[in-house]
Amino acid sequence: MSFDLTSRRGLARAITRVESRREDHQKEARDFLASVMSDTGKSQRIGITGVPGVGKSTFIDAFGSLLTEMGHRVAVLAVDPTSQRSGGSILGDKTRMARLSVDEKAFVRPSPAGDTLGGVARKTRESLLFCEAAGYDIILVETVGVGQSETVVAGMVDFFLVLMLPNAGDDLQGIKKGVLEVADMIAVNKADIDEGAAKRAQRHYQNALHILEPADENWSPPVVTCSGATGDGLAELWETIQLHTRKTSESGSRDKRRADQQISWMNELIQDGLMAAFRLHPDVQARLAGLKSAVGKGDIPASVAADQLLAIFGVKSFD
Ligand SMILES: Nc1nc2c(ncn2[C@@H]2O[C@H](COP(=O)(O)OP(=O)(O)OP(=O)(O)O)[C@@H](O)[C@H]2O)c(=O)[nH]1
Ligand SMILES: [Mg+2]
Repeated sequence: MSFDLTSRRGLARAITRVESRREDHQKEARDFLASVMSDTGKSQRIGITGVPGVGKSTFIDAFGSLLTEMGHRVAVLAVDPTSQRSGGSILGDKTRMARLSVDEKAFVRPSPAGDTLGGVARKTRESLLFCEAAGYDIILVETVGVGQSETVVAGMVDFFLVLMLPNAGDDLQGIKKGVLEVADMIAVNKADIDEGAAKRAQRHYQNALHILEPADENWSPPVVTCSGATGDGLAELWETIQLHTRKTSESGSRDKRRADQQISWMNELIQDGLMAAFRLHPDVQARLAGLKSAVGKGDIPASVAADQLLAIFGVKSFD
């Protein structure tokens, strides 16, 4: 099975295979992915997060259009474990990305329907590689930041952008600390509403970031202001991302980040595969419920039950 990635339709069909719940479809998608791997890895992968209503869709429409005007080809993917394919939010997104969704040089794909975050993330990672193989040189991955989704998206991109609201600067407690730790840049969005408030928020976040140890010693995450609605600040924001690309390429940390991401992904897939095989093992299934209940009641130590189940699965205990 192969797909014509030179057309948006072919790319969309390949991604539909990735997103399918059927195992034979997923296998087809993986085999095809393996055959195009040499065409992947050449894009800039940018993650974008922010609370609902911060203006992500509006920002991506304006920012993506700026990039396609410069001659880039832009793909937009999303990680939203709560999304339902038939839900209204996707229709809403298409209208909020009015320019980009009809742009010949752009490809906009809503989040795969939510089951687990891990499942959605796997599909988005594979889709990202297909977009690269199809020649998109900038991939924007949006996430709404439910649960651990920011960390997951930060773990699949070269640059992670956090959008903030101008009025939220007074209340740093409201911000998940984890998101600041993975941010490569903070942009205070909607600066057009109140420039003074946006500048105050900017200082606030600059102070907050000063306290944190930067994840990359060659990069201190800057805090900028912008407006997706007016387009103000977007060209400068792009300049800053390019500066990050140059610096991290020269220092080698970009390649290292990607290598680490691929290895963690592999480990995650191995863990998922092992857990699935364990749960499906007929002898494990026969004993699991009984042992769980005995452990719950305190009749058997957890360690003994785990050893028994692992032995049934074929894993020898170490003593
Ligand atoms: N004044 C102003 N309004 C904006 C800006 N960006 C977005 N908005 C408005 O804010 C609202 C939310 O914008 P969206 O782009 O849908 O925000 P979002 O982050 O994608 O929201 P979710 O998809 O619900 O997570 C809309 O009414 C936009 O018109 C901006 O830069 N300035
Ligand atoms: Mg949106």
